[in-house]
Amino acid sequence: MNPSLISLLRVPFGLGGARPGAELGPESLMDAGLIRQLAHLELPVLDDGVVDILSSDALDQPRNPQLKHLEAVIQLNAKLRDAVSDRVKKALFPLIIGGDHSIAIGTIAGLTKHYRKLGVIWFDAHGDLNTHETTPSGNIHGMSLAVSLNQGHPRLTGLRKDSFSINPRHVVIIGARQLDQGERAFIRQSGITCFTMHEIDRYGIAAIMEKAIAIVSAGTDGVHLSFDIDSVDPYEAPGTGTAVRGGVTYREAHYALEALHEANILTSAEVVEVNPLLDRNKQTVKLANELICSLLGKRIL
Ligand code: B3U
Ligand code: MN
Ligand code: MN
Repeated sequence: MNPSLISLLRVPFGLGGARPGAELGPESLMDAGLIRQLAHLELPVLDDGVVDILSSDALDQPRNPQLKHLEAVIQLNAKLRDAVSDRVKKALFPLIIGGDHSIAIGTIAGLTKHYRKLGVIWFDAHGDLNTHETTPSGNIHGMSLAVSLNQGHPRLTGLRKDSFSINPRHVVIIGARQLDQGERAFIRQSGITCFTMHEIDRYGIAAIMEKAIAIVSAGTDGVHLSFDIDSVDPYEAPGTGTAVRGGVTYREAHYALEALHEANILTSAEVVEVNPLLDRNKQTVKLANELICSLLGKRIL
């Protein structure tokens, strides 16, 4: 990571997700001492405020079962895009805490106002590569990587109209274990690299991170980490809306983020889908804070 000042943006938004509670993520991470832990690492962190919508219920008219809460998602992501763009302009390192994964649409739209060739590492049990035509749920958090690659409903891709496109060859998904039919086709056709749990089992997390780092840093001018906490096994991270068995272990997750810190390639990061309502003894909230510390340079020795 660059030694630049970190701008911490909190995004208490959950309407893109499957179940209520992700909107409580930022507050729960703060209550569990995120700022204190980062201060302990002697990192320059600017507690840079909250990005939120004005009102939620009035916004979803008319309802569209293929694009749930579309208006709220658009309003939130337009705001987040502009906030992230502003931080990049000021040479800050945006660190976004969500919120459900639909907020990656705004984060990445803001980043790609500046980065012409952004690389993306997408940690997730899922692909988030659905569109309104392929979605099994209508939940927009399952579409955010597709939208960031300019695929999907024009109201969503329209959020990216003044942003540079991302080359799918600069995108790596890690930890996938639940992909829908349309998402598999998307991966095959687009040139995205997808390291599923099968590849992590086969090669080990260290080799996978080495490959991922090489892919996102060759020919790019910035690298964003989008970390969905559901990439981690539900045994360690039960507090998330769509948990899937068979995820990365506690140590694999820490190692992956330590390796990213060491590689010194990231220009922004976000952590999403922590749902304190589904958590067990704040286990997932604490893990999220720990993982952020590993990403930002906390070392064992
Ligand atoms: N692929 C499914 C499930 C899902 C995606 N992202 C999450 N769940 N968190 C969908 O609804 O698109
Ligand atoms: Mn996700
Ligand atoms: Mn997920």
